[in-house]
This record gives sequence, structure tokens and C-alpha cells, in this order.
Amino acid sequence: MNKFELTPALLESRNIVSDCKRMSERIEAYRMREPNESPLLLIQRPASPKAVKHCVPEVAAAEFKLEHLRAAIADHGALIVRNMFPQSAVDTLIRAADRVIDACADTTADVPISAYHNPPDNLKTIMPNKARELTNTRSFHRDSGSAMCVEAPSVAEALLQLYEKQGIKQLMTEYLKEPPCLSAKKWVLRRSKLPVAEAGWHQDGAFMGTNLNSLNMWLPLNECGGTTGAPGLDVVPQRLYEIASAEGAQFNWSVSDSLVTDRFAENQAVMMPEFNAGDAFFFDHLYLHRTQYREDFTKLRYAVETWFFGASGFPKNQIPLAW
Ligand SMILES: O=C(O)CCC(=O)C(=O)O
Repeated sequence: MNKFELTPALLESRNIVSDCKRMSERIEAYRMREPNESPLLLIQRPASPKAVKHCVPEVAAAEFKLEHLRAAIADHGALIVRNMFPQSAVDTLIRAADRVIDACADTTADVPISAYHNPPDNLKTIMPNKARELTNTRSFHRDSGSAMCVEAPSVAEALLQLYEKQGIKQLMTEYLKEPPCLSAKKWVLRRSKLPVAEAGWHQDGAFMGTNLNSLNMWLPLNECGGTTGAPGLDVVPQRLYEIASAEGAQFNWSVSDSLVTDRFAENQAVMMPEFNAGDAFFFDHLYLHRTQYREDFTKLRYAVETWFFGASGFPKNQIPLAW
């Protein structure tokens, strides 16, 4: 059994030079690689639709098996695995998220390199639109209170070790039916801002593409959602097979409130699940969701968002990372 335990002391004693080199190699591994244009898609529209309850299925980590994930994603688009990550890891990650997000928020000073900030140099050259794209990506994150994990390779490498220890690498390999890769742009530390801005409903496939297999593991680091006072996610708890129209929405990748209400209201489908620190919420690029929105949140919410793709069927525009 791998004895890895994620603690602040372990994080801060990592070799930041070799972690940065390793992250840079993960980026470089995909520079010349192109995705398979005809991957075997795991999610296909069935010939006759199955009648399923509109819900967000859940299972306790102690009982969790690959079959739960496969069935829940196929039928409902998502699965909550309760208590997947230990409290010590969650506490360490909140502390790390604060430090990484604060370091990335500082646009004026030269931020000293540390376990919490040491972006690899090739992050700029790997972006299709180079410095402009990296600057825009960073300001998008800054404005929404988030930061890419790759800004802090030691945090990112420690997270990969944690994921391996928790069986996530094996789970992703089995679910995707091939080794997984990650994404620089869609591997994010999040700390909500208060008041929460009304973020658009979206399916990540709207900007990643849909000719791929994916799974997001959204890991809340504190209690959130429902009526807890900290923003979780609003979700349309249904298996969708295509990207909903962006007509009337704020962005070309988002979905308007009225479309969500009109199209899904008959099922009273919008839900706001309650999450505990250390739960894992799995969903794919067709799942319709947004940052939970209401005006009376009083508590911050921390989370780690990690998207996995098949190593041969990846969204090149999201900057794949070898694992
Ligand atoms: O954490 C959030 O509020 C948004 C997360 C999200 O949209 C995602 O994981 O795709």
C-alpha cells in the first residue's frame, strides 16, 4: 500500500526544481501529439431511451466500484462519491489553494518561487496564442478566484501522488479504457469570491469539443452546496447527449437561464446537491451545471477541479498533460 499522506510539511519540503521540470515534461509530451479523430465514445445515445429518475446518484467511498461510476455517468451524467479524500489532505489543499491563488493574484510584484508558485516556462509557448492566451487565461482565473494547478508544480505533483494513492489513476484508466491524461487549463484550485457572481450554465464540451471521453473530478474542500451557506454547484441531473444551444446566453459556450428553465422545468430538474469536504463529484463534458448561484452566501468554498481524458482522445486546446 502506498503510504503517501498529503501534509503542509511534505508539500513544503518538495524539490521545487525537479517538480517544475517534471511538469514541464508533462506539457512537452503533448506538444507534437494530435488526438485520435475517431475515438470510441463511451457515451452513445441509446436506440431507445431508458426511463431513469432525475437525481444525482451517490455512493459511499467504502462501497464505491467502477460499475457505479460507469452506470451513473451513463444514466445520470454524474456521481457523488462520499468521503473519498481524507481530512488531512483536504486541510492541506485549502492551505495550498490560499497560497497559490494569492500568489497568482499578485500581478505587480515578482512573486518569489516556492512550492506554491513556480510556473514552468513552457506554459507560455504551449498555448496556441502564446503570451496573450496565457495572460487571458490567468486573468480569467484571477477574476473568478481560481488558479491553474500548473502554476505550482509542487502542489500539482503532490496532488497526482494523492490521486494515485486514492486509486484515481487506476479508476480513470479503467473508466476511460486507456491511460488518462490531464489538462493544464482544466486542472484548477478554486476559492469562491463573495458575493458569488452569477456564472453561466455550461457544459464543458462546448469549449473542449465532444469527440472525446472525459471525466471531471470536482473535489469540494469544505461543506458547500444546498443551503449550507457556501456555494456548491447547480446541476441539471440528466444524461445529455449533445451541447445545448447558446442562444441568448452570455458566452458562446454557455446556456441561458431561460433555456435551462424552459427545457428542463417540466422535470423540476435543477438541483443543488450538498457536499461534504472530501467528497468527489464526477461528471463529464456533457453535464449541464454552473457555480451555485444565490444572493445570500456567507461562506467561502474551496475546491479542486481535475479533468481527465483518454490519452489518445484529448482536447488539444485545453493543453493536455501526460500522467
Ligand atoms: O467550482 C465551480 O464553481 C465551477 C466548476 C465547474 O464549472 C467545473 O468544474 O466545470
